[in-house]
Amino acid sequence: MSSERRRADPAIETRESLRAAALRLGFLQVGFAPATVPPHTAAYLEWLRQGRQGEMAWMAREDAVRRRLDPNEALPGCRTLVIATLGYARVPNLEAGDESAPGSPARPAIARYAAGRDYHRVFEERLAHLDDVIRERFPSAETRPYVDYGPVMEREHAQRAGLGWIGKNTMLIHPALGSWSLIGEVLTTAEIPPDPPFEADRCGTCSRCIEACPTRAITGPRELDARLCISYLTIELRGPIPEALRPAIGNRVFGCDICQEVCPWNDGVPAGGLAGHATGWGGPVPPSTMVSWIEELLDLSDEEFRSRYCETALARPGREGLLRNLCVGLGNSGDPRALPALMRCLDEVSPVVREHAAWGLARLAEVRASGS
Ligand code: B12
Ligand code: SF4
Ligand code: SF4
Repeated sequence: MSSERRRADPAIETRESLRAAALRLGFLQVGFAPATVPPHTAAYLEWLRQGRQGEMAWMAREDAVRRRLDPNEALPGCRTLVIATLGYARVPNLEAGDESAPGSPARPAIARYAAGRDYHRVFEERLAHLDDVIRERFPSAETRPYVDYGPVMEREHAQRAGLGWIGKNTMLIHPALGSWSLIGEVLTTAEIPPDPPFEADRCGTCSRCIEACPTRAITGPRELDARLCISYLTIELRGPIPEALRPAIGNRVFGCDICQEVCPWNDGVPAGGLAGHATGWGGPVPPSTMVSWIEELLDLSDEEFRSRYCETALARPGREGLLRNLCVGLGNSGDPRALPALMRCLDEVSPVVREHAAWGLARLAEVRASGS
């Protein structure tokens, strides 16, 4: 079909005007995928069969799986997924000064996406506007916005909407924008012509992410065992972190970005995403050393923790989970200034925190003795 005829197609014109309006809402990318069952559902089922979701039991619930595999189960009559991405920034107070500089064992390494307000809230607000924009053009259509926790295989649909390929680290990657993006979507009964999928695999012979993963969680290209992933261990897992994995966590006390940091497709992508597209600031910024952060948390009640961190992604593991993670990080740091705080953790009510504090103290001594 010639480009003139494509431009004259009213359905395409509506789609392009919808995309332009959606981009004006501040999304980094917007694409359209068909609401058919995606081709890699077998990989997803196999992943669940192997128990790779660990304690994320909600992923394996029969109704959740059904809705996840087929968008028509999530929204009856669904025809289109409007997929949108947002870029995100770095954690600013953790970039400056000696001990807070990246690489310092005293610094808590926090996943970049967790900076500022919880991205779910940012997405929910913007997706509500996107929802309005869709219903203005398709008044009789039904719509359902989701982000992250919804029953949608977001990366797979994003690839089908042309927004990038799935890298060997399992991330959605765009050749110009890299992988520092988050995905949200509106499911709709409106019939909108889909974008062409992003067919190319730009990973080629590279395998940097697989080699760099400290816990060997990427078991093969596009295969990730969540039970080994630091992101799961520090954010999703409740209870104790398996002891054998604790040394490899280093100072990563909330999430992990290593398999993205080493990816050549993220080289040269501006630190704060693209200007004007970062999810923005507004939430509290955690203290810039692990010692000051754990001391802050020890002085907060659960109630005070919730009111300080409730607007941020850092609230997810709760005060107990963050204390647990910081005990691991401080043990791995070998920093003797961690001693008083780790000793205080031995008096915490939570047995998980107490056990991790004892491990942290033993690890601290071990790291200092080995000089590593
Ligand atoms: C559970 C989950 C996790 C788990 C498991 C991660 C995993 N890789 O499976 C844990 C807690 C470990 C995790 C970690 C992280 N997560 Co997470 N996570 C999710 C969640 C809720 C479900 C993912 C899922 O279903 N996993 C099961 C596997 C089997 O499915 P999948 O990853 O979608 O993989 C599919 C494709 O790879 C495809 N596929 C397989 N082979 C092939 C081959 C080809 C050629 C193609 C095209 C496709 C394809 O089929 C698979 C099955 O459908 C999604 C949100 C959502 N609703 O989808 C966010 C999501 C994937 N996470 C996200 C992020 C940001 C992260 C972290 C970076 C956070 C951090 N900094 O700590 C890390 C990254 C770790 C990593 N390398 O994946 C983003 C990813 C954005 C992006 N640009 O890709 C998402 C989309 C959330 C969001 N709304 O933005 N996460
Ligand atoms: S997020 Fe970290 S632990 Fe998880 S797969 Fe990537 S490098 Fe490995
Ligand atoms: S590091 Fe290499 S193999 Fe891994 S996702 Fe990036 S390009 Fe692909």
